[in-house]
Amino acid sequence: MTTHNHFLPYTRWPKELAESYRAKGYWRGEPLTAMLTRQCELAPEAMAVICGERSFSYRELDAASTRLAARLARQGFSVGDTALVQLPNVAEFYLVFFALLKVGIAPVNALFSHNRLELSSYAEQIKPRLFIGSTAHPLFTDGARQSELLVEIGAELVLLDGEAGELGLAHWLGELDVDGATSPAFGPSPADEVAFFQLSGGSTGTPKLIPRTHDDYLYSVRRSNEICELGPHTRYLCALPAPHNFPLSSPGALGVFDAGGAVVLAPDPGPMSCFPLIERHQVNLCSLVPPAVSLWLQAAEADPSVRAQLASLSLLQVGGAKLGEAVARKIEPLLGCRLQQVFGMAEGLVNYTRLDDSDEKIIHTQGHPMSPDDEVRVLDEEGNPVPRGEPGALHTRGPYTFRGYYQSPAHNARVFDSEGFYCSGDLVVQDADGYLTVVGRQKDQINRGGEKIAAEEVENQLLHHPAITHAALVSMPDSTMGEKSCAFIVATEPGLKALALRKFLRSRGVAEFKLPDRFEILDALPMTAVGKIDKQGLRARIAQAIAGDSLPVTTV
Ligand code: AMP
Ligand code: DBH
Repeated sequence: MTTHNHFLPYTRWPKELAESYRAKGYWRGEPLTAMLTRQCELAPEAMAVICGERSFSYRELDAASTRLAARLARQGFSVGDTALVQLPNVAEFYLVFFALLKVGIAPVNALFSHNRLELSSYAEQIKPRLFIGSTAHPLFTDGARQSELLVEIGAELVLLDGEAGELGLAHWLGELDVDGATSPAFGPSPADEVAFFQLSGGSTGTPKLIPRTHDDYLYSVRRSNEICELGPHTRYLCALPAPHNFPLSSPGALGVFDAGGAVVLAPDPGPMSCFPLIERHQVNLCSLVPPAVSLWLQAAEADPSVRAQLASLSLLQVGGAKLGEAVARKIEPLLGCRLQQVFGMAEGLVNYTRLDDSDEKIIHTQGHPMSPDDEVRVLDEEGNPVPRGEPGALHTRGPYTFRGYYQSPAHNARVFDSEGFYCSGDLVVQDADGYLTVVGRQKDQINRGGEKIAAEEVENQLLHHPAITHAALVSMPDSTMGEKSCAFIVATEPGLKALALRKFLRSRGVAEFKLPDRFEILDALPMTAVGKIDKQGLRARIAQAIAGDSLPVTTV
């Protein structure tokens, strides 16, 4: 174990609660890497990760991550350091993740869809000593080592997957050279310290980071495994972006590793990528967001013979955004597997419908909290509990729900109450059995088929345009994505075009999924009585326009 004690700051759980979580066996003082050590004892040659034509046994996963860890330790990295990582769905994502955990380096695992703006914001918040990226990303193709972005990120070591040579990631994961250099002793951070940072969907100008400890995250994974009944038989298709909380921990890839099963990586959630992988590797579990489910259903409807390709699939988990009832009903008959609804958040709380629940509950609700110690309150605008069956704001605390965003005291003061309950910004109805149904949202966010967009972040970028004086981003209904984004803007110049506006945002480093799907020009933004932008009015206006009603809109 390392002797450093420069632990990363984070908001801890109160002592009494932490002790009770330990006493109940939720927090076991084990690092996330313990799952690898254990599988290496139980079944080292069992397959852990399948990525294209490559596969990694538990022994290989453990050994490669140890080699990278040892090299990083040799380089002077240790507990309390941070890293910024951006990799696509490749085996290296897990190799790197475990390697960093083994040295006590806490990573932010950015999504591959993230762009310059997100990466620089994360870097600014954690000041990473290490950056690991991929030459498959347009930002880091050949020659990017001199890029302004890397200067801005400011890491002293930059490793790129796909690059040859000494600074290529492959070299750092490869066999150790026989140069006699030994690594200093290294070990993970203590289980009640920050293991890594999870990403929040966000509702403010800057994307917020969620400190997750080994103890709390591992508990959420183990409890998920119990509910979803994972075991060495599990063959999980990771089709959503690997760093996302859902495919990482609910139970996701970490659940699979803890259970001794195998993770099969898909490059994207489309049926063309996934169906052949399911058949070839006899996948029995997969998690998807609702728009991907619709694509799968379309493919199965168009060609009933694809059902045969899905024969091994027994459970499809759906979450990240509200699953429509009509879509939910088609899953079992058309895809031949059971449905499980998952309503979770990177901040913590995860709800599951249970495998033995009635069809009624599975189709109509988003399940109930996974832990007996998840505390949920559904409150009205004055903060009083609403009766069961009535909609209200979801507040929660528990053994794996965080206590504060990283270094964001002002925002934390707004989203946590005096008892440490986190206000998720979701509007839910809780039924008599405690099952939750998501019915709306308070937070200023667009949920574009599971991809979250903080309105303020995009509005701030729009306001950098020389001809835009006011901007408001709101959701609009969309049959496939559930929601898309619409930007209402006030401009000093006529003739702005959507294409040019998107190009402008792209040039500022905004991720593709955050680019507004539609732009509307107004003479002025409508205001509420208290002088705030009337977003509800704007949402109604665009919904009506889409429905073919007559409210005037000026689409560009
Ligand atoms: P994030 O902050 O990116 O982790 O996103 C979490 C949010 O996604 C939740 O607070 C909900 O708003 C939304 N969400 C996740 N799962 C579901 C679901 N099954 N149904 C409806 N909304 C969901
Ligand atoms: O949307 C989410 O963030 C989410 C959905 C399902 C999540 O974090 C999870 C399960 O763990």
